[in-house]
Amino acid sequence: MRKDWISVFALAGIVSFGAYACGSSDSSSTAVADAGVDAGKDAGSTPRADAAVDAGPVEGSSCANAITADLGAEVTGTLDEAGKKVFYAVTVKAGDFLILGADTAATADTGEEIVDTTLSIFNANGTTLLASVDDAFPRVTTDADMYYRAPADATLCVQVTDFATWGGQASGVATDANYTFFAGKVDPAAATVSFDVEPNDTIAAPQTGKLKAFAPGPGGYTHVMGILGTASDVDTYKFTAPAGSKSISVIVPPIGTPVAPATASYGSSMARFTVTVQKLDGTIIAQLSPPAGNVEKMSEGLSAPIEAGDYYVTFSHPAGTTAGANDFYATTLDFSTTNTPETESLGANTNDTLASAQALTLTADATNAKLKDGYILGYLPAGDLADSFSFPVGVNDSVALSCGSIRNGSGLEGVKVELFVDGVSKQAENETAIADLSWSTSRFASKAAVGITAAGTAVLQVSATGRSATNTGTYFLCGVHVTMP
Ligand SMILES: [Ca+2]
Ligand SMILES: [Ca+2]
Ligand SMILES: [Ca+2]
Ligand SMILES: [Ca+2]
Repeated sequence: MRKDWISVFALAGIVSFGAYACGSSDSSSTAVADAGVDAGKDAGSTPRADAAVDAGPVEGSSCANAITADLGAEVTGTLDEAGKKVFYAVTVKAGDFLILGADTAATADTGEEIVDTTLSIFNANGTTLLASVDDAFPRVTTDADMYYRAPADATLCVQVTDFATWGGQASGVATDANYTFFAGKVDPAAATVSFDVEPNDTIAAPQTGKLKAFAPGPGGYTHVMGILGTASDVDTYKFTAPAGSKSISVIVPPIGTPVAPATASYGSSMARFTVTVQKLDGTIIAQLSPPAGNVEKMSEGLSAPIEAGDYYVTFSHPAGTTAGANDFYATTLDFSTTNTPETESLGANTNDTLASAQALTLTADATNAKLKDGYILGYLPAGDLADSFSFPVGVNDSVALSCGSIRNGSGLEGVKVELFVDGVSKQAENETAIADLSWSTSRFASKAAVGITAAGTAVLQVSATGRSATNTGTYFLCGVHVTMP
């Protein structure tokens, strides 16, 4: 719910094709084969042993007899037995930037009838786990998709299994247990990829990022990836906001969460990156860093309102961290739409009190007749005491909401969200750097939704106690969701 304003898209069309033949003289890790090569030509090019006459274990049942998967080729498989794991051998060169997937027929609307795949990358003999995911990031469906950068020439053993088995639980067999395994090298030349090319260390001399237009627009997106090769390396990409776009968003995946079973991590030696959005004059408009001492509770992404113009996005090591051996990053950035801005103009202070609250427009939800939604973009620059938004509520209504400011990269400090009904405070919460502020019936909620006991006028009020000295962003984003009985 927190990412109501972020568009989602598939990780498609960003890989190059071409396998490393055994014993081949192709030692170039940067050579990119013709992206037009049909992946299907590679699939099945290696004759498989006839299982019916092979007295040994089933091919793919362990790393020792893993199924060879050429880079760029799709291999179909099935998890047709409870607890089944299938292993693939993928040969890579040092520095290869990979995308791996275990894709199914799942869509956003399908459930347990289609197998929920996971991926785990091990060393060749399966003794060391290097990276693992259960879904893509952000999650689109139950399909597993991930990035990985190979630090050395190797044959990787990649395991595909279902979510329950991945988590050490008893599993069943899905009605549709089929999947397609895929491992390919990211193509730096792809229209959807902005790949780190040094030097790109300053706003004065940035790398120009590519943007693939959304259809329909406005806006566009790119998959950004690279490596912070030294402690001081920073990578700065320049983007011109596409016509009509009103926001910039940068996902922060769990690139370097400590690797462990049933834990999502791409296996980078950098736990997370710091991302900073600036104007040409160096003004920071948004910045997101891992919370001190709580890296794994970092927000899942930055989202900031923008105007037309150029923006410089810099990826860097978080302050105080040292360089690791394989500090790669991989993420998705987009320019898109955002919530409706408050009507209060800068310095006018027209919505600071409950009595002067701006009327919030609630719109019937497209899929739930009992649900009405309203979305807000507000600003709390110095001197703005609070922003207040009113809407009618009925008896037995339930008011859910989610707000993000600090967690979205804004420079506001001490952000407080409070809901009043007819002037009486019903619930309040301060946003922290380590948890999303979300009031709902979900088990992930920070507080429960507010039940309404009598019809009246509700007011959502947002305030802040301070502003960063370096990050000039003063924005916050909220979604309000009123469910009628
Ligand atoms: Ca770099
Ligand atoms: Ca750089
Ligand atoms: Ca305001
Ligand atoms: Ca105000």
